[in-house]
Amino acid sequence: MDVEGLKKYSALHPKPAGLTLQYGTAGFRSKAQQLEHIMFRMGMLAVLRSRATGATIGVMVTASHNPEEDNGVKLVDPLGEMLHPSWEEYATQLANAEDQELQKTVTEICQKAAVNQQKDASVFIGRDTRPSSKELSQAVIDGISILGGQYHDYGLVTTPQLHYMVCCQNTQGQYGEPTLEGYYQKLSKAFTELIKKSLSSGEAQRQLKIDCANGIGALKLAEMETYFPKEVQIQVYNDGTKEKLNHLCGADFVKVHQKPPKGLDMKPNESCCSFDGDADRIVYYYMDTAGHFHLIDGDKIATLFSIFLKELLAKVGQTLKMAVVQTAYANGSSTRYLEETVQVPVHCVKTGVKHLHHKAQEFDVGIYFEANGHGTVLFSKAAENTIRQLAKEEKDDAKREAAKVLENMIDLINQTVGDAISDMLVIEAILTLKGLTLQQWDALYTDFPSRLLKVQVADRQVIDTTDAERRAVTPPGLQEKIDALVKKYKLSRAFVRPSGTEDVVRVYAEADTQENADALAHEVSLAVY
Ligand code: NG1
Ligand code: ZN
Repeated sequence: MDVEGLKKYSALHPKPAGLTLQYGTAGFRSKAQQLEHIMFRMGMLAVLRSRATGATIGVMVTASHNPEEDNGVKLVDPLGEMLHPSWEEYATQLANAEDQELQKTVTEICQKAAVNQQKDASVFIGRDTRPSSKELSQAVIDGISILGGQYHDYGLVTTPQLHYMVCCQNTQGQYGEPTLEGYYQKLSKAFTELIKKSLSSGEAQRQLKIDCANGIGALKLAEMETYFPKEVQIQVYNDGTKEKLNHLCGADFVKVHQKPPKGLDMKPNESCCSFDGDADRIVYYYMDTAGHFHLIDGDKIATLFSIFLKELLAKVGQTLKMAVVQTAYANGSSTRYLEETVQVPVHCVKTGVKHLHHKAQEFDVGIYFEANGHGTVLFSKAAENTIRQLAKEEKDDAKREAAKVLENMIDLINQTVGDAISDMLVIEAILTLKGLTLQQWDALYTDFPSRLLKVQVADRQVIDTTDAERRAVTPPGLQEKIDALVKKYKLSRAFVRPSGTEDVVRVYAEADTQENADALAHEVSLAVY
């Protein structure tokens, strides 16, 4: 290790004394001014992780749906997954070491994680459109360089694009080409193949209005223009040329406020969707003729995917195990519909993509979505091989055709992480193939009335939970209070948990009417103080 160089560079990216941050649900997030040292150190950590795994590691500079003034960083593991939990601890340790302890901390991590400092290291970097992102990604580069790592800076990319690049690189091109062109070509080819048949039968062109949250999604859709399937005509709104990132728009805003974003003029029954700031989430919506807003969230996207994939799997006649993974925030009506009507097993895990992804890997076809619109589908290697083989060799026409559709779905879906552009194309393909309107999709089931609240408390960590965060084990007595409140309302449930991305406690409630869901959430939030 170049000790003198390390001293010099860490002085350029000094840690504010006493500041401690934690690698949380979505990596580090904070006000951008507080993150210089974090970026430098995460560049260093990516080098160590690369040496430990012998693979390329990703570093993405983004704070997703958070305000423009914030920023954040997360590491991407070899197959495009989130950083392994055992390394989150090292990330936190390195981030919080005082400047003079930096070298010692690196050595300690290398010992604990058996990192051979002599090995080559390779890191891919990406960033979102925040004004602070360029400079912060420069700090990441400094961190990589000081430990002797190689890097490739992709510059402005969506979070899922960076995940895709890392996966392509580490699978020697099996997953695709690690270039933006490779990504656009892969998606547009799979989409066109999928809907070819419907089009020849005279299907009209699809129209879609997209709110890009004034973020990276708009840039990437523009870049994709020449590859973008002609069958879907898109109109981009909130492209970042006029307004601030995520301000009164984007998937998170639309989901939380249950209303249309600013800057998108919506006519009755027009199909609309919103990406979030780094384009890894998507929600759909429309306005009915009476002017009522209808949100189609991640739960309904998971439902659409499940219906479609289940039908195809039945057609190919293979006993492939399919399941849906949700979190406690999934609307109870979606869980019931999936279990009782679609008849697919549903599993509930802790909040955070890494937990959903991990659980989904247990199945041949694992569909996961957070209610907020982050999700994807994972196909096991065995399932993928079976499907590709059937698509090529199966004699029975109907079976072979179904296998071909599945094969194109595999190629259209970004299996590394939720991806707004890919999910949007999957949704448009399914709606086209099934001849469904947004209204018909929305009508599959009706959400139970619900309310999500934030509560500010002195120390949110006093709340500890179990049962996929649906029950509080500490502080003593809190769960009993919640149980008593829930009993007062019909068809109700409620839970509380500390947020992993904000200094708040989240309260969620469902009940038979909106008034009751609101009242229950309010009463539970009082019990949290
Ligand atoms: P926290 O702040 O831990 O609730 C939020 C979202 C998660 C996930 C992460 C990462 C809700 C209720 N929580 O986590 O689903 O998306 O941010 O962005 O939406
Ligand atoms: Zn995001």
